[in-house]
Amino acid sequence: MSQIIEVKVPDIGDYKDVPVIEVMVKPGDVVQAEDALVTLESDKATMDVPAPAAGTVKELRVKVGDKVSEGTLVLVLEAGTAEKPATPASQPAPAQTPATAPAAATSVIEVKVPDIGDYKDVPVIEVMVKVGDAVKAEDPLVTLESDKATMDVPAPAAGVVQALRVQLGDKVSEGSVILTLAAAGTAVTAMAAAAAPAPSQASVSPAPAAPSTSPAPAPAATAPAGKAHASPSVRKFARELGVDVSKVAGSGPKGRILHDDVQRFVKGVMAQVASGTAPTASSGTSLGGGLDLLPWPKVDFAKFGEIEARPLSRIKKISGQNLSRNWVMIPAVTYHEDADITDLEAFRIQVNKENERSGAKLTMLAFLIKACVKALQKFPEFNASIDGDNLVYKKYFHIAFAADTPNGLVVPVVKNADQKGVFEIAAETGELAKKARDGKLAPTEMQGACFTISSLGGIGGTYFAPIVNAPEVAILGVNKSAMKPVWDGKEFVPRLMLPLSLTADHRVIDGALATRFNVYVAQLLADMRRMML
Ligand code: CAO
Repeated sequence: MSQIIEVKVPDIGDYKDVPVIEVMVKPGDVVQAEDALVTLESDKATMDVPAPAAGTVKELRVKVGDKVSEGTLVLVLEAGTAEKPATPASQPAPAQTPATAPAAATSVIEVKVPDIGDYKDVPVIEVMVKVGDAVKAEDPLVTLESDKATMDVPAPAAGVVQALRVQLGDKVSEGSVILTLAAAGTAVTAMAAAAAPAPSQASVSPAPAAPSTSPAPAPAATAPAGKAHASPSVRKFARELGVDVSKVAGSGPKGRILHDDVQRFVKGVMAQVASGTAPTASSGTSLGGGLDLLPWPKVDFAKFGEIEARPLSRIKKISGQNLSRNWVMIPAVTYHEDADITDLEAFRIQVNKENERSGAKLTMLAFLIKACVKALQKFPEFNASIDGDNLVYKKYFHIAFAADTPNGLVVPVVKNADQKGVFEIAAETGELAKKARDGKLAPTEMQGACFTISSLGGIGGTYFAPIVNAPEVAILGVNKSAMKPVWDGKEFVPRLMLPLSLTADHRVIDGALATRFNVYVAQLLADMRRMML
């Protein structure tokens, strides 16, 4: 027995001419009672118009952007034609499971921790499923947290969790069995085809070798497609957080999105942002660091003149994500100082002349590295990293330096710079910079830095604001030295001045400390005898 129902906008208080911001159904869709049909948004609230009964949508009478008031006809519903999904109540059907999914042969899969780089004994910090849960391909099963990144192990296929083999706090490595999954053969194919890329095994997609400090594997993204069923309050919550609710996996009945699902989604995005491996914005930018909150402006540039599109290099894509994360997440301030390097440069030139035959050459960068090590020893907060509620002080002194290469910026690291002399450091930075330009740096040569120097001195510039390379807390930018008139108390004298730009994470380093550090580095460069004090 079917009955035609005209679904109208119910009593929505004093609101009139409220815009329709989302239409969740189309003619032919089968809906259950209380399913959200359209969403309206006033200046004060977001509200769903729910289905008054189960049935099939016959005609839509509104579209996105239409303005409606109480009594406006939203759609025509043929009630009584909807069939209850044949899923037991204890196992809600995943949102993407087609009602007509053919009965499938099942196979049991042991889901194991995939290749997670060099990490071993990584703790399980979250278990998102329990025995009996139905999962879709790519659904996160457990979350692992190394000292560098948080990563999800996703379901390799759609299926039902049969047995859990790990619990919170367990330490796992590549190959550890996480759970067994009864995968539905036919459904696997259908689901895997819908997910891109479809993994054949459980996989934490490893991030390509990062140029700076993010060698961590990429966490799996949780971004299912399909209709989003969520209550107005959940939609409002998602909207307040800037989350596109259609990207959130619903864990409620019939795949309904719950408050917790939105929270889990945000957590996932934050983890991706923190590890620098967030997916690129759907709207086309890969420099957005995965902060997919605002759509990237989409412009048809060809309309305005001739263009040529070239793919971003791998290095640019990865460093772009790291830079975006660091720019957004670190409350950083840049402090400037001039160092009088007149005597140091004269000394450098003289020593280089003396060593012309041997070919050993001192660079300004080598002196800068030595001066920074000394300053890090004097101000240990600069040699620290934030780790949750702790500040981790490092007792070693590994200094990174930005190297410009044809493919983009890479950041090799001089390890134990406190134990090396300036000749050794100059030779090592030369070798590392060459390797960087040739694309031959090993990942280990870009890891473990405590502090970074970005020297543009060979190019020019006066001052700039470098971006802190997380999890470091400060970076020193250097530009080209220039002769400047300096007042010595009696007269102006020409001095070679080196512009320093120190950016520091204000959560760890306040302005007074940053300025003391800068002044100290400048004093060391002005008179290297101070290095011995
Ligand atoms: N002031 C004046 N001259 C300087 C100088 C300074 N601060 N720093 C270097 N120079 C001079 C050098 O003395 C050298 O001249 P000589 O050959 O006569 O001695 C010349 O400039 C070239 O130096 P260089 O930059 O090639 O070598 P370096 O050891 O100083 O630096 C490296 C090496 C790898 C840091 C550099 O090549 C590089 O890639 N710099 C770019 C870093 C960068 O892109 N930073 C921005 C990151 S944020 O986007």
